[in-house]
Amino acid sequence: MPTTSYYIELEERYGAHNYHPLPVVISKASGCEMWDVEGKRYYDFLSGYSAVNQGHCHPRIIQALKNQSEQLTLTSRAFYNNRLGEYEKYITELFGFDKMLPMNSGAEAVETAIKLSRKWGYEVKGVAENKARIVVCAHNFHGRTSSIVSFSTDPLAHSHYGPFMPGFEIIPFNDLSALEQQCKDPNTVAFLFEPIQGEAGIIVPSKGYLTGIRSLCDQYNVLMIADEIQTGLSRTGKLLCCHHEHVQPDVLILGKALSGGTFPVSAVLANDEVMLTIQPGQHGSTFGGSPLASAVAMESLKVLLEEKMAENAEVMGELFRSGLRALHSPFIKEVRGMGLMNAIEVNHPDPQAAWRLCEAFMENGLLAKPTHGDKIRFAPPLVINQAQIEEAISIISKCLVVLEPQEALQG
Ligand code: IF1
Repeated sequence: MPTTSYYIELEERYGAHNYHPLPVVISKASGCEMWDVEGKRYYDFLSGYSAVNQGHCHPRIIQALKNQSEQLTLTSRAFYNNRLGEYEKYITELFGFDKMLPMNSGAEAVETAIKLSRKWGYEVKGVAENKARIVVCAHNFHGRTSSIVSFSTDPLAHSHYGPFMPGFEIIPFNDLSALEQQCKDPNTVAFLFEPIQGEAGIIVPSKGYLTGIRSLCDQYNVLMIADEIQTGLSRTGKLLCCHHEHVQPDVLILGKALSGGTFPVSAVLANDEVMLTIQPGQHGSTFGGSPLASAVAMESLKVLLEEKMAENAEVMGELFRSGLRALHSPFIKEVRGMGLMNAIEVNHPDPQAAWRLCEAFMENGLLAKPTHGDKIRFAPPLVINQAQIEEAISIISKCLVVLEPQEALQG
């Protein structure tokens, strides 16, 4: 049986080096658990970056995938199919919008939202051609396309990828007065934001921030575009993160867990005033809205609701954060998050401390990964139970010892 190093060496030799994975080779997963090629079991505390909210290989989602894949996988949008319309009806009624535009990756859905808001700006708000401005936040993450990295503030994400797409203004996250300043410009068509900044290290805004965005966008006729690709679909303890403040954005972007982690399915939802600015031939994609994607997405949404995963995320997340805080570890500067979208900020002089901690987690059967150096994101599938949370906390507690000064360990 090939070993871990065999698979790692294959990727080293034949694969692009655009990631630096932990040295573990996963071959099987179910629920919150993954197994490597040596048969070792791990708790998954990354969930495919929140694409596996429903748990790995959820039986109902896999069954929907199997059934549809034996019937019809793709017609292209040149023809109708018997799955897309029912899916569009289901998802628009679930989230309260007139229409949905189906795409594939999250970045494609973000690009779609950018195009929609510009078109709406020119054809409805009356902004002069090519003058549309979209406001975004510092430390944002909305994907990896050339346009999207044009407004990234992370040099790792944008350096040497110029020339950049113009028309974006960057303001601090969680700053309503900065947003108001931008909204006063009549050329501002939209504010694109993450309700909680994921990649930046699970940055939770002040209470009332979402409500404040909603009222400023109403006041200045600016589209509120919520990128809920990571925060959505029950991850933060509500079906949408915007629901914590009972706020309805003008444009909602979904992805990741929309397919339960099977393959890329994303969606943009909006009302007719925005959505119908795109007419036939003005946007599309080969696989967007395929019968396969429609069948899998509908089942993925139903599983979230029928298995009450948001409610579980709320309760298990609270248990997880309070359990970590109760460790009173000098190496944990802060524990933060909502629902099962959490992170710790590591308190240690060694810049490699978070990585070393994640290696120790891996040795002890828990997989998590640092983000931006000193933060570790903890995002298990939303099916996790109390016993598994408690075991994870004891693993984390046990591993913190690797951050003790070396002499203390020898002493
Ligand atoms: C990578 C981050 C997480 C996203 C939000 C759009 C997208 C993402 C809020 C684009 C994707 C993924 C991409 C993946 C790592 C992961 C990630 F670290 F990059 F930022 F989760 F935090 N909006 N996030 O989080 O969706 O096109 O990937 O389907 O690129 O390394 P995508």
